[in-house]
Amino acid sequence: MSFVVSEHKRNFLHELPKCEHHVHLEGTLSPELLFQLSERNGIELPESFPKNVELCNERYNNFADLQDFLDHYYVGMSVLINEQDFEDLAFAYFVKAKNDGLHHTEAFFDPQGHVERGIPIETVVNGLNKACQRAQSELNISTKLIMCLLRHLPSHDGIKTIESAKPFYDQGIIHGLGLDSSEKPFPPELFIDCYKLIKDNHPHAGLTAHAGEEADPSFITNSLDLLNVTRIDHGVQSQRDEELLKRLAKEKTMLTVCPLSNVKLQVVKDVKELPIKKFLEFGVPFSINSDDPAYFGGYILDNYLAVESRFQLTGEDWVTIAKNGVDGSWIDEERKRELHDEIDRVFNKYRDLI
Ligand code: ES4
Ligand code: ZN
Repeated sequence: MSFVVSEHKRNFLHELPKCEHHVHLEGTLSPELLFQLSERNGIELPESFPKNVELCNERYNNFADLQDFLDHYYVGMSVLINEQDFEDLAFAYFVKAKNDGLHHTEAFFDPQGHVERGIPIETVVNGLNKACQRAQSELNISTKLIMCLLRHLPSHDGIKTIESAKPFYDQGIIHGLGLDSSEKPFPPELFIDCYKLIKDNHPHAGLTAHAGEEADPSFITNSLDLLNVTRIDHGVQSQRDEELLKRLAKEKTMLTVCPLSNVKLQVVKDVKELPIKKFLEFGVPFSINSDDPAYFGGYILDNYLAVESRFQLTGEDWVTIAKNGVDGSWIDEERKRELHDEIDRVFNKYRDLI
């Protein structure tokens, strides 16, 4: 198997209009910005935390599993204090992703990870929203914010969080609800009330949940049946259940796959083990995403290239992937058409070269 991507294919994948649906804004905190903010805000990191950028990067190459990563990630985000910090964090991601050919992003954030440290949700959301406004005006990137509930916290804390976020949903500043953090001990059924509350109060909110990253396919089925989500974050364990794959294809439920994350958190040993071809064969829509790019060794284009290097997909396959990402986005028909047209334009430019 050759892992080399030709220059034309690389340029094609770079220019191909990309949508990202699975990126945790706190997971875009680079070691450089982390140390800068810890100094700016006078935050002392614990003794066990890597002391410099190089040691961070070494630590990031050795996560044992999801929990080992999360233990580090929640400490990392403790340097985020002021509205400006949240704006700087998100805008730095938008700039990097723009350079990768990103056109649209639906990005997660974890308010409970900040509120429990005494940072008001208003500080978090206003800072992130400022970055989103600038992404549109300065970079021509469309954005949506998705608030995630931490599944290791009790459901009543999730309810409180949803209530405190009401003005932001009402104003269209937060668009969706997700569910993240440690998966296996905290199945989707624990959060039925939270998803019902959102649906009752904000019927137009988009619903998604992490499921089938480490846990078995029943977490995916139960997220669909009990939480009424319309897409699934990760979802790679669906490959173990053919009936579920058929259902995902039939119902056009998009999986937000994160190849480099799955390698770094030891879900798979190599990207080549991911069921990319199986998803394409079954017609399961999926997008390709970076998850926590500052921690997992790559932004969105690196994830596209990792997939191409292992699977040598055709230009037509890539058009399918890119268009499925557009169709699975929570955007209006006009924006979808615009992105489809741009995908066709880039494919036509490269079709005889790739
Ligand atoms: C996460 Cl990779 C992953 N899985 C679950 N929760 C998360 N939060 C941030 N990254
Ligand atoms: Zn994630």
